[in-house]
Amino acid sequence: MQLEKSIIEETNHQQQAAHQRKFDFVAEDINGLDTILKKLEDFNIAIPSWALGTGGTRFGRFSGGGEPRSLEEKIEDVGLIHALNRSSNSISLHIPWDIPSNAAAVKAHAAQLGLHFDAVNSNTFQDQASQELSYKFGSLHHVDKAVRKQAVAHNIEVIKYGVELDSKALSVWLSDGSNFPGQLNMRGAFERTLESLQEIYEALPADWKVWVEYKPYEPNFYSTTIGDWGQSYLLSSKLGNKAQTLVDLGHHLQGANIEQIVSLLLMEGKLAGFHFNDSKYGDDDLTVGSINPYQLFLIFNELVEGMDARGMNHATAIGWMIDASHNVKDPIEDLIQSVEAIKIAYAQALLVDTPALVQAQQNNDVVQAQEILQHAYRTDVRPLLAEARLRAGGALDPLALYRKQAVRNQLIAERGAKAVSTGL
Ligand code: PSV
Ligand code: MN
Ligand code: MN
Repeated sequence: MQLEKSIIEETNHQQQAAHQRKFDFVAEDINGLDTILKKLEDFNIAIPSWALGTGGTRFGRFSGGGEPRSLEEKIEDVGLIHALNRSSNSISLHIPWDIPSNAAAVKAHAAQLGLHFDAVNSNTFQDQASQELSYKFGSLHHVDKAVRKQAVAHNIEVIKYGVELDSKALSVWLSDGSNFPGQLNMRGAFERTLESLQEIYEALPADWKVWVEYKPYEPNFYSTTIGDWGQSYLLSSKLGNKAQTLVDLGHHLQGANIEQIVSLLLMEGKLAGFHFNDSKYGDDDLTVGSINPYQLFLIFNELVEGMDARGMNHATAIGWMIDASHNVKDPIEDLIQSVEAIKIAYAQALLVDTPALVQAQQNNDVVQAQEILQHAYRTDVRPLLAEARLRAGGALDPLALYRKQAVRNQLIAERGAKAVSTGL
């Protein structure tokens, strides 16, 4: 299904007066308002194809119904989100959960909804029925050269799919690791991973990047071969300019200062981009901003400051993507909330009075520095986001409109109450 533009316009019209009141109130105190609104309009966050269905946990999965049954329907769902928020103009595919067998048709379908393809993701953390050798003991780090070869070949195949779709990056997350001390020679595992990644790197087209994701544990619970940003950075440095480190917010041990990691990776030109989500305990994959929105703001504060210092285009210089899972929410509603949370943090970071902060830091005025950050963080920027959406042709209140139109019920009617999406 698609949402008629006239429905969005009509609803916006009904909400216009209330919006204007809230917008005028906040806009009055903002310097460079139009520049900020333009930046918000330009800022898009990619939607992962695997987040359009119910994720569940290893204890169970409770589908809400109407999930996309094919790649075409996944693209349709992202099209719906983008029509509502005008901020989700790309989709990231995970191979082989998604197989774009007719790339030209898939691309045309996406383009018709204003979408393109973000990074393509390889999958060597599961065994597929068609596959000869098992990844039970790892893939790119495996002790058996034949398994490594199979995993390298899969990654090269994923690049080929991506080329056909005009993607520009391969995203690699490995579950490779060990469950018990003694199981693995860690240096050997790292060296074999590097060697395998070098073979994949060689297959990258000139204008492509490989994004190396890290994660401390799960499914391996003693060591993970690319377990933290240092290990990923080491690999991406050894690989070369086309390799960078991908930061998934859920892939840190509790208390990690993610904003500091981000700031330094950016400084070194090694920040590939993000998998946004939120967490309380581990890789919880919860709605962005649902647990720790202040951390998200602090990350964006480092990003905006660091990107401006290096003259980078906020919208396009790195990869912006969500990586989430939904146990109890409608996936589309969750994704709308996540995009909103990311843009709120971005807008707040744009409001930081940078010259005043530099001055406070120079004077070691700790109180003033905190005041400056928290003044921006405590500003209600939601009317700015709504205004940017309005200007871009989206809905003033995407979630409310999604509910008012009973989109999920329409999807259930179309696809069935038991329709289940592919993914984890
Ligand atoms: C692993 O936890 C991860 O964050 C990687 O990005 C995977 O590709 C994704 O989740 C799969 O669900
Ligand atoms: Mn991830
Ligand atoms: Mn994860």
